[in-house]
Amino acid sequence: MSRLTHAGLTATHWGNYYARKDENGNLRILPVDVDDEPSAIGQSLASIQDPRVRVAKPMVRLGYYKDRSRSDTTRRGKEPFVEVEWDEALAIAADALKAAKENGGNRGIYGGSYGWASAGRFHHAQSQVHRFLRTFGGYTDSVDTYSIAAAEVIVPHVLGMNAFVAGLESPTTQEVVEHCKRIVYFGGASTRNMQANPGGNGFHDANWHFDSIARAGIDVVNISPIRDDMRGTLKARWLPCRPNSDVAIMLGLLHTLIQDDLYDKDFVERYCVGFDKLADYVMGSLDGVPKDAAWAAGKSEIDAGEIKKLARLLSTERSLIAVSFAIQRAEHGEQTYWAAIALAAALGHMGLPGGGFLLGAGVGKMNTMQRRILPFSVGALPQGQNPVRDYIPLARVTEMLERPGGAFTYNGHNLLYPKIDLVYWVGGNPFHHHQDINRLRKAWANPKHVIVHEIAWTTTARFADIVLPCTAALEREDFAGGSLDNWLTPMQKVLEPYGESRSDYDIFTGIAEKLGLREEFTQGRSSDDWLHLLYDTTRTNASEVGIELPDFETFRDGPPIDLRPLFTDRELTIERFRAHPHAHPLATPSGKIELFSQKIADFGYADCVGHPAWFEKKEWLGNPLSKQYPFHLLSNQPYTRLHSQLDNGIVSQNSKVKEREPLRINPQDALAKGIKDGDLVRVFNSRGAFLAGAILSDALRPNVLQIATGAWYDFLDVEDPLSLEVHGNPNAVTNDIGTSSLAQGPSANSCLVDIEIYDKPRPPLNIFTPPKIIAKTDVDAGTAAAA
Ligand SMILES: Nc1nc2c(c(=O)[nH]1)N[C@H]1C(S)=C(S)[C@@H](COP(=O)(O)OP(=O)(O)OC[C@H]3O[C@@H](n4cnc5c(=O)[nH]c(N)nc54)[C@H](O)[C@@H]3O)O[C@H]1N2
Ligand SMILES: Nc1nc2c(c(=O)[nH]1)N[C@H]1C(S)=C(S)[C@@H](COP(=O)(O)OP(=O)(O)OC[C@H]3O[C@@H](n4cnc5c(=O)[nH]c(N)nc54)[C@H](O)[C@@H]3O)O[C@H]1N2
Ligand SMILES: [Mo]
Repeated sequence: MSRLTHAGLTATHWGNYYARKDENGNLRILPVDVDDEPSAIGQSLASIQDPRVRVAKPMVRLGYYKDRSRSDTTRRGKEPFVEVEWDEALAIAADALKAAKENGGNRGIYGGSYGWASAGRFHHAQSQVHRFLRTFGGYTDSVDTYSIAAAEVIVPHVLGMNAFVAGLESPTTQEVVEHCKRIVYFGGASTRNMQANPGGNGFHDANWHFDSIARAGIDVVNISPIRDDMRGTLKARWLPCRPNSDVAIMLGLLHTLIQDDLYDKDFVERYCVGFDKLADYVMGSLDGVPKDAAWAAGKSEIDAGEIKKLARLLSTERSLIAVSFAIQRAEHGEQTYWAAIALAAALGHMGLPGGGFLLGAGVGKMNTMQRRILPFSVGALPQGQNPVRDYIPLARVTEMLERPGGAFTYNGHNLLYPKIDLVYWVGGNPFHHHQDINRLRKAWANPKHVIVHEIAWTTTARFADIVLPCTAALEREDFAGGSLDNWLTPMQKVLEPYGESRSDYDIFTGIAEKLGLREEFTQGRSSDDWLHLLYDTTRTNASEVGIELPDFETFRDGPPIDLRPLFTDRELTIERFRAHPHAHPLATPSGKIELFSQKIADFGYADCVGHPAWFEKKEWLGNPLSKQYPFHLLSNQPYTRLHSQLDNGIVSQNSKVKEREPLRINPQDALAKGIKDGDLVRVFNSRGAFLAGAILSDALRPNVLQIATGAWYDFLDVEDPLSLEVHGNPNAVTNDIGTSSLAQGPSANSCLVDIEIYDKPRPPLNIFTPPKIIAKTDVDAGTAAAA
């Protein structure tokens, strides 16, 4: 039965919307009325079937079509595509998988496939690709996220819990309002980023949270190179630090607390291990360098008097130390979270109402839901076990492709990179998200096969051998129930699939059929069967904790369900630990907060020792490279999109300057460089260069540039290995290095550049025009079009 309604409810990572076609056939998007602060990003959904960007049919790169495993892989991204029928495309993909397996075994298939894809429990792209590849015998996987890889590795050592779980250990807004006197934000708390939440976002209320804090008269300090990632009503005092100097400031604050005897001795003794070792380091008895306020001022360019004053203020009344994800997406990012926890421990307010730490400030719903965590799990597609043991920390992907067999470290393990023969990417866009794309592009030529499922002609799709067109969420039925969302939302099919696109599930079913694995992959179920199963599982899980949900038929045609009133607040782990440290120890080796970790010390890493420490950075304003490249580039999340998704849509397009991604620069710097508001500028370093549209803003401290990620990567000349990127993607210049030997996380925010006016003729954008596509008949006939 077709359930096409032409008007229906959908869920996205940035909110719930109604979508319907108007009399002219245009898609109209309306946020659900329960959403107090709906995100404008939804309006871009009107462009979901934009024919300029959608992939209409299966496509195979010309050289690959002719030569398969023997094709010239350096031609990826440069050759036309051959349009083929589904049956042939599925057979070519199945052959590629078989060839890779025969050549180097399943570990030669890279299926990490990181990316946000779309909301929806069943059509969740990563679950689909992982389930499929496990059915096929496994793949090399990736661990951690671009979001907080460094924190994901360090936080379990320090607090004995997952970093995301630790992010939910912060006090609620209500408790802050009642008990907290002062909040220090490192990296602000951007309401911009609170638009998005993985898996769904039933409604938004970030402004309400911050306005409540503002009304309570709480003193707010924002330590950040950028002033305005902070709600104005908070009237935050801005301390414009150098990027990447946070650890120095935190150590400087600790120094004053120790020197002036202001820290909570009882807390660090009862609840922590290693404060003495950390104190020795801070006071300089280990290396002869006291990390005092003057030292911190030298690193951060925040006045020493300010640092001392802040330390004293923090110690007198209930306080909260908040950190954004962004500050750990940088070289030695592990230290930022470790030092922040150490600072909060020294202040002694952890586990008391309204005090302690807040990890992930201004990210999705991380810090507005803490005590309302769904007490049951929402049904998910079973992925099975991966028979292959190999994995990489996800941001080492280029290095893996560059150095097959090469050694690397990760969290105490000494590992080897597998030799990758086939890359399979579904639901992510590495040619926007990964650092140093010129380097990725070179390494990307090493595997023999690249298969991508995509909705749109992203740069990643253009750099594939086989592109299998996938439906968008509005073109299929599903339901959303995001972690931290606490809503269940039916997702209705509003549009027919674009062109010949199919869901990831149908694509994998087709390939599995060719491989003789159909039954194993599908278990005999249709999409609709799975949908029922996932919902019924959710319903059973809910009923086990006393929450009754409607049956699927009622749910799928109804409004979103707000689950929050159906369950109660929970106690936080950190509160229980504070109240009963022996009965409820933390899951660390000592059972306490580890300000010194013997385990990490024993790893013997030079760039991550046994306690939080300051390490000099390769790229920041505090070293000689800044003479050559005097600007620190911060690449944050976009206000107008989710990463690269819907860059062609109206909300993103309206923000562009001369068709390019806007880049902010301090007016003083702009004056020195002769740059005016709205000018086209070129940002460059030794790794590459990109064009952007300048916006002058005094919300940035001098020598800092800021541009959002996600503009679709557009090469001026794809044959040039260092080609100018013409659209404003910062990963043309960012540095692809691990945070340290410990976590090997991405370090996008450690990047020095220079900037100049671009006064050459404005190059056209090519990325919103499909690549050259040729008919099969032309290839078979060997006509000029295929040459
Ligand atoms: N310089 C710099 N780089 C960064 C960051 C930064 O701050 N600075 N941030 C990093 C962070 S935190 C993140 S999370 C990443 C985000 O990186 P990604 O998650 O890769 O970014 P998205 O744009 O969300 O990519 C999702 C892709 O999936 C496709 N898609 C959507 N739905 C489906 C589906 O159902 N099936 C299939 N097959 N495809 C689908 C979309 O068209 C899109 O191309 O970027 C990282 N990169
Ligand atoms: N609208 C929208 N919302 C999103 C997303 C999106 O794409 N669009 N993406 C989501 C995802 S995947 C993630 S991971 C989160 C990301 O959340 P974050 O990583 O926290 O966000 P960013 O926007 O990169 O940066 C937040 C702030 O940190 C500051 N900052 C950067 N470097 C430093 C530093 O060295 N020191 C200090 N003190 N401050 C610094 C930046 O200037 C910025 O003001 O956002 C989520 N929310
Ligand atoms: Mo992220």
